[in-house]
Amino acid sequence: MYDTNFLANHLRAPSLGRDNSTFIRLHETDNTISFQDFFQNAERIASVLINSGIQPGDRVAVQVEKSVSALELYMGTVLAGSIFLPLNPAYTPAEIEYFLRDARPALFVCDPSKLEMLTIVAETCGVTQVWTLTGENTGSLVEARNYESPGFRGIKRGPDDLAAILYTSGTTGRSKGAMLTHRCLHSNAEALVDTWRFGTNDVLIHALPIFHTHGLFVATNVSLLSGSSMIFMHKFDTDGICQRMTEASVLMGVPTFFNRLLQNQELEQASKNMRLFISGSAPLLAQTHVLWRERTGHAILERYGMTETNMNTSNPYDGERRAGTVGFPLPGVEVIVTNQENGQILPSGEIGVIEVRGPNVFKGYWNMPEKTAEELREDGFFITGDLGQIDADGYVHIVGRNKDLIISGGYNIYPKEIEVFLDGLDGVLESAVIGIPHPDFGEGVVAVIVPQSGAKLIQEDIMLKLKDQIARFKHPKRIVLIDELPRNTMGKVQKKILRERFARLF
Ligand code: MCA
Ligand code: AMP
Repeated sequence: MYDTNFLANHLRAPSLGRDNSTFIRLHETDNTISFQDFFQNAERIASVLINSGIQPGDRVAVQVEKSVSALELYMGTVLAGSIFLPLNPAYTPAEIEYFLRDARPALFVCDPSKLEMLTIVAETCGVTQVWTLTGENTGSLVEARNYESPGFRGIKRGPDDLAAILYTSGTTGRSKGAMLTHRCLHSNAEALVDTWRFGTNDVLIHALPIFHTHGLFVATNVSLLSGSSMIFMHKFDTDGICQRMTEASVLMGVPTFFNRLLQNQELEQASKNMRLFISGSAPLLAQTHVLWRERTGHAILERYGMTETNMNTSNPYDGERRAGTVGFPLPGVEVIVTNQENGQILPSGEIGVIEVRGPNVFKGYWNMPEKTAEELREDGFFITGDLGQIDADGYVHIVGRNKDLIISGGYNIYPKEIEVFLDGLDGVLESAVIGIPHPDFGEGVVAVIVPQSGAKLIQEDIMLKLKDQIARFKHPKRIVLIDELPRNTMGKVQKKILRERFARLF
């Protein structure tokens, strides 16, 4: 169908001949979108992009609310031979400026409510084309799409060409664009369809955001590659999920989804016909696994992935889904645990840094050759920064992180970014941002601040200052003021001591 476009061709093939079958059912309206509707709209969008002068390899940056049109834009961008670059709608214009300046997209699509402000930002970054798209599938992009006819056959792209760049925060506070090829995305979807036994009869509840690997690639590419369908929810909603479970077979979520669903009285009844529950993006507490099994009879299948690698491991479909582990390497993926100091492979049972190699692994960081060389070895192994071990039965365990990272409700937050901002505020001597166990989000952000001598810091003022600069989900849920940060003999802040001291803040 799209013979020369590697990824689009693979994702289209399974639904050929089933053109009028439902691909997406919208939770809110019950409207349906067939495979044909979806791909024809993607073809039209590809024509819009080509008519706007997009060249193969150009970046298309997108900061929009979740909608079917946004997914069609993803597929249209791939068909146009360009590179999809999705951005969290929660990002402030100040944050967007960084991404536009770094990625230099040829075109930027945003919500019309932010058009005025973001056009100024785009112009300062040299981005001349700004289109709009709303969560209700309206906007200038959709208007232009409606003028186009379907039938676009796809620009030639091979397995090594880039399909997407997804930004992932960096320990230095500077986000890095992970370059993902057509092969990375296709090979991973293929491994997951096989491992999780996806088939045409499956119906996935899609309640995740679509600007991250989980909701965009894992959920959507797996559905397309298996020719299955999705119930598409604008945002996570426990009642809505329980209501829809009776017509669905699979739910993919972050641990917060499962913790919140456990509080719903309808869960037992609703989950009766479900085939599979998959958790990832953050550690699932063994306690959640056990409670879920008691309530629903299902063992949640936990898997492990990263923006740079897509999915690496999964608990088995058949066989024991072991709580507290992330299972076995996926087909075609190699996982090793190495000594942090010398990079030597460690024997089973010993804790070290998890490294990953396979067709799923990214090509490097956009415009950051040194960072790429630091994290991607010449032999193809990617150093994840996660600490773990592989037990005698081959199950991979993640026991911690070698990187200063907080994962809150499945979103990654790098403390450095918040610390740099806080340290720049009047009256702040220094700060340390830490993640503390949180009953809903897994980890909650806490800012520990040392005021300058004599300064009177008011927490509300600090929160207000964060508002325009940093996305809301990264804001500290608590700010505590202390006289001095604990340091080791080398002068390094001992966050472990702070985490212990404030362990029961939530
Ligand atoms: C929302 N808020 C949060 C978070 N989400 N605060 C901290 N952490 C969060 N994750 C804040 C908002 O800023 C807002 O703050 C308030 O909570 C309510 O916002 P709302 O949007 O209504 O929240 P929600 O709908 O309850 O969202 C919680 C959520 C959502 C459903 C857990 O965060 C979510 O969908 N998370 C999934 C993230 C995901 O897909 N991650 C995959 C990354 P205020 O009231 O102050 O304004 S991909 C990945 O990690 C790898 C590759 C992998 O392995 O998958
Ligand atoms: P991201 O940078 O958003 O792609 O997040 C990737 C990180 O999420 C990994 O490096 C892990 O630290 C974490 N992660 C993903 N899945 C799991 C899991 N099942 N258990 C523990 N951590 C996970």
